Amino acid sequence: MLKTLEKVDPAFRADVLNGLSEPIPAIPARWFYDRRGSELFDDITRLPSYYPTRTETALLEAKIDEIARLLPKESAVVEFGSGSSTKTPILLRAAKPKAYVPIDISGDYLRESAARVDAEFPGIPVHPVEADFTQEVELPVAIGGLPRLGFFPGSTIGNFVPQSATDLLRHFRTILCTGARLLIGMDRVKPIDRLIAAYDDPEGVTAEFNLNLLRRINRELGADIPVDAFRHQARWNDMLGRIEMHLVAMRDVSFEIEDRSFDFAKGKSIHTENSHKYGPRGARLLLLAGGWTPLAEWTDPDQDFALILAEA
Ligand code: AVI
Repeated sequence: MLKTLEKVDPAFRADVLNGLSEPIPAIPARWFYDRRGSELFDDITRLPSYYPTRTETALLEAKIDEIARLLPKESAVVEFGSGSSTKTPILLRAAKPKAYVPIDISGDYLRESAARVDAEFPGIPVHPVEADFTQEVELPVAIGGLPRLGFFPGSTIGNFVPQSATDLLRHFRTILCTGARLLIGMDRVKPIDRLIAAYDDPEGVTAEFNLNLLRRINRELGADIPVDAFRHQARWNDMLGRIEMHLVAMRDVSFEIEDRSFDFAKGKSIHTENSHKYGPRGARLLLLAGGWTPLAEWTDPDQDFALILAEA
């Protein structure tokens, strides 16, 4: 059963068909975020074992006055992947920018978060941009020559392998221009049991988030993957300094996507996400490789998470 063609995203189709045909099957993590996936991710951010969101928010709240002293005055704040961020108001209250530009690929989320900011900060013009920030983005002409402050919280940079993370940081530099500043959140390396618990919660929300990708493939590409034959797994890859999420076949399974057949022997997995964790030096080196000079860094008392301010 094939879904009506106009509703199939060709990039999703290509990533799934090509990714599942690789010797080590993998699908890019960006496809997690359909409506249900975005809701599940919001649920993840509130889980007791998922420390990054609450740690970063508390850190931002605790250090915001210090951070604000180092931010450009009368700037335009450009947020990459605004989602349903609760961190934005903390920054806007302190930075008092002349404009706020949230960039997000999901139009629904973008409109909701832009409306919330608009209501809470009537003095700050909001210029939402619906775009994939990894691709070419044109900033609104309305922000003109205002100094720019990029905001990239959430440790989303960790979802890119170092080479792509470097490219992305260079891309941000091009979008924001020389002299801009970037406030970025990065998750720190920590004991493995805490990392695994954050990505394999006892409530099963992350498992559902991961398995939702298979449900999305079935729904959008008319596939017949037996979702209950796969199990969520979070692994720490020590050599590469990252948590990996996989969907492991619990028995031999075969399924079809369009006219292609796929066979998964018991134990074979689909690699669905990387979440890189950085030590202080690794984080600074990544920024430098991406064309940003670190200026200051803040961490929580347990050093679980870092916010870094850098200059282009
Ligand atoms: C969006 N990103 C920073 C999350 C992370 O921690 O890597 C995505 C996530 N995956 C599982 N839990 C959260």
